Amino acid sequence: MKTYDKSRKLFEQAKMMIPGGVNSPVRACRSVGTDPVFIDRAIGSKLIDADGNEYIDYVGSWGPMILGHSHPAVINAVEDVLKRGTSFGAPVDLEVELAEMIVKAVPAVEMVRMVNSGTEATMSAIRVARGFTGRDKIIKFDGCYHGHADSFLVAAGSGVATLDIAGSPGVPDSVIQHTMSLPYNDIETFISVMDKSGDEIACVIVEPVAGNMGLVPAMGGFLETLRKQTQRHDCLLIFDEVMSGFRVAYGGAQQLYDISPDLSCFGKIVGGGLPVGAYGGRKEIMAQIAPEGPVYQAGTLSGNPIAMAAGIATLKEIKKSGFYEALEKTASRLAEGLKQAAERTGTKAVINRVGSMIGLFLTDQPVASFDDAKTSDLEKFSQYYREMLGQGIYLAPSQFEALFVSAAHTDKDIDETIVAAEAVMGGF
Ligand code: HOZ
Repeated sequence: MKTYDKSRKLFEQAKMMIPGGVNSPVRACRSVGTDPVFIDRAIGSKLIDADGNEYIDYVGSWGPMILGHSHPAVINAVEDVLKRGTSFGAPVDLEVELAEMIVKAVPAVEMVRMVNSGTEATMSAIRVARGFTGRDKIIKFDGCYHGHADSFLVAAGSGVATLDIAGSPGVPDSVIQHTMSLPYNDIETFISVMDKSGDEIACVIVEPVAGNMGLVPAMGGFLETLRKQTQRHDCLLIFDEVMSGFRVAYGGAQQLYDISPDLSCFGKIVGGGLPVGAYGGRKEIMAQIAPEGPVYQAGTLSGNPIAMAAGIATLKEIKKSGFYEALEKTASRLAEGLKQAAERTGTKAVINRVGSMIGLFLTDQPVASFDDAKTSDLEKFSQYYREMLGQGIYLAPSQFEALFVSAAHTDKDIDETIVAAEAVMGGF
């Protein structure tokens, strides 16, 4: 029987000083009716909490830890670079090396600018799109989450969906009047909106693999339609690959689906677990950014050597031959096992998967949109979350987040997870 005394005490202390006791809302575990565990350390596929409880981790710091935790190559790279200092606020060789790796990995990215988070990357990308096109309006899709910049907090996924926040106070109407949110995977609606307003749109931004409403793959020509229509109306297509970049393939979802966006946003894996974001695209567009052009964007810690070193070390590891094939095998084993566990226990569940990103929805209908995801039984998910945690399986505490498999997950981890899931589902 696990005890959580130290985590409880830390959470009580945290709540007195930090809003909700957490520095990012979903972590508070409110939608799953429990308190968070505080993590003490992590190695490989495992997390160890403040009370010494061990978990098989499928959050992976919400995506970055594709190699698993404390990977020696990343730890060594960070230790080495620390000897040089922590931040210079000046150019450093490592940012050139990482930029080169990104440009080589993603052909649509001819130039790239490093920032400090995915939010910064997407926020900056739409600014560039607006500057480049001279238009204000943007299109996003329901259930996609592009960080917490004002323009994106319309029908957003992730924590906004988890906490069921319709729109955030503090976001001026004058900002979101320029944002249109349309149903994901709904080609007809998109075309009719573009027919009417396409020439006023600066950009269409999309998660090509939606990972913030659970996991919802783009389907049947949806991304191709976005590409065609944006070209027809001279507006930019932005792929938010903060989650899918270097995750579903080394070249991201754009490699997997063979579609070239005008701008791409990255984060998570490119920082190897340190705070990083990046946005890039065609030279003529990126040349709009200061000091090359007039669109302003800056950052004291942007390109800092520690994050660059962790990112470089991670990319070198995942580029090795056979890496994605092995990851695919582990992830498909897990997805198949969860599907069978649901079938054996008569549980209504839908498992979506793209590479090592998985979504388990407690519903009986296919999930291709935010509305579909919302048909899930949230009460049951909350029970599932708590009981899986009790069995030592650490999942994202929300139906509207994805599950990430890492290269450190072993067959034993996967087997234990399936056994735990079957036991929990059997009790529904
Ligand atoms: N909202 C992010 C995941 N989709 C990050 C959540 C967190 O770090 O707590």
